Amino acid sequence: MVMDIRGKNVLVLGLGISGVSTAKALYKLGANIIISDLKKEEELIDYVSEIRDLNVRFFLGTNDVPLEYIDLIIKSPGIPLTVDLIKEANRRGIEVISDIELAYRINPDNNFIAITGTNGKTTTTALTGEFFKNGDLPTHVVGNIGVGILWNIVNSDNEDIFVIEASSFQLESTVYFNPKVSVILNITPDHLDWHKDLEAYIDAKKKIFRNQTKDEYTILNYDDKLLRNMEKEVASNLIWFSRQYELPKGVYVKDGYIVINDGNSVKALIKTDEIKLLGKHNLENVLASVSIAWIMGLDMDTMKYVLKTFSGVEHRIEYVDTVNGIKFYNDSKGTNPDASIKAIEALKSPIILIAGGHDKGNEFDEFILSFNNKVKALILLGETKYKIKNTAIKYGFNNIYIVDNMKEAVIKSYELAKTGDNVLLSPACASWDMYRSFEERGKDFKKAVHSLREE
Ligand code: UMA
Repeated sequence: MVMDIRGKNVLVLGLGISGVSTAKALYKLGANIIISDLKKEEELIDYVSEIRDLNVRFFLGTNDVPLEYIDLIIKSPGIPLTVDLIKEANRRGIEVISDIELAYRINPDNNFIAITGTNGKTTTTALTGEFFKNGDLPTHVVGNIGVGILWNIVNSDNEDIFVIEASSFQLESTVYFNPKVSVILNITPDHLDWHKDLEAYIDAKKKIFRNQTKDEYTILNYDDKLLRNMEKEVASNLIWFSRQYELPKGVYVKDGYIVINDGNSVKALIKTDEIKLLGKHNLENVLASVSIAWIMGLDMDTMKYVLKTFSGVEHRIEYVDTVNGIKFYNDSKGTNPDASIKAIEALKSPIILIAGGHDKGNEFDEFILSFNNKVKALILLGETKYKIKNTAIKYGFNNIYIVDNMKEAVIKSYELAKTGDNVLLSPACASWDMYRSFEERGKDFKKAVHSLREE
């Protein structure tokens, strides 16, 4: 069943990356488009200019849209289901779905590979995309990674591969979404200011495999206890990967090699120390990507080549520069404590850590405990600066500096660091208190690092 949307009145709620992609796709599909965003036109100028010619009815500066004539609402991921307009739509029986759900309805016979998890999604999505692109397969890398899916969908062939980074926000508003391959990398508490509780967050993630049957595949991390216990809930072909255990079938590490075990024979793919991505968390991401590529029938030489050359994505433990023997790393994508713990673990030498940001309701105990004598000083900014400071002091860590902005943070870190040290921006928090996105925060950090040289 392919959904026919021609002539329908569709409300695009939120005009950001996904709103623009959705509106352009709806226009091509012949729908009548209504767009609403709380922000005013002046604040949305870049987005509005992309869709000005599409014959759109705009409601900007408000989400107060008359719903009498609306057939369907496509909600941007960042809009909570609890806003008044959505509650009213629910009362009226108007469907509210996310862009990945509409993408599925437009193209149900898809080659969708959907990847979720608390951390590692972006790296795994990017790496998987590199695998297929290097295998000369038509590939689209979309979703939470920063590319709205729908515009790519309406400009693709049925055989194209879609590697989708799926966030809990996007998955929450799916109904029939059924990817060919679903992946959950790990689950730790996150976005607890959004989802009612941890259970609701986990339930949103599980929607990635809820509609799958024996025609599809689910890939899970065997090393994550929460995921290991999900076995009974998976109705598709379940494939495990593991960094720690040898498995009767699946992808795992043995004697320093990544191996693929199809249940009959075991094939060695690559020595783990030949892989360019750093850190044991990245090894898990690699195992997940290899599992996907294996299921999709990609040859091992292509996988090996990509693993030897792919060095990661921007804002994810990204090396920026070395100034006077001090190395600077941008991990602005470290938007929760667990992600930042992984960044701290991945770096070898002493760390001056810059952290703090928007308060999502997370606790920072584990984060502070992960310092393990490796973090020498902590520079804090943003909404959570005192919350993190108090937690650090509770555990006897007192070398703390509070600053007002990124430039000050970088200058302070440079004053404190000695040759051979690392300065790491890994906030353990979202960016939304001071920036529009983690990308903007990471770029601000890099700018401040580069200006150290000039000064
Ligand atoms: N808005 C309203 N009413 C409201 C609330 C918001 O109209 O009540 C409007 C805002 O004014 C804004 C628009 O909705 O203009 C934005 O929607 P959005 O926040 O969903 O932004 P997009 O630009 O569409 O980006 C979204 C994802 N953002 C979020 O989930 C918050 C992007 O993920 C994603 O790359 C993009 O769609 C394409 O799929 C970013 C993210 O931070 C990277 N994700 C979270 C994370 O990784 O932790 C989940």
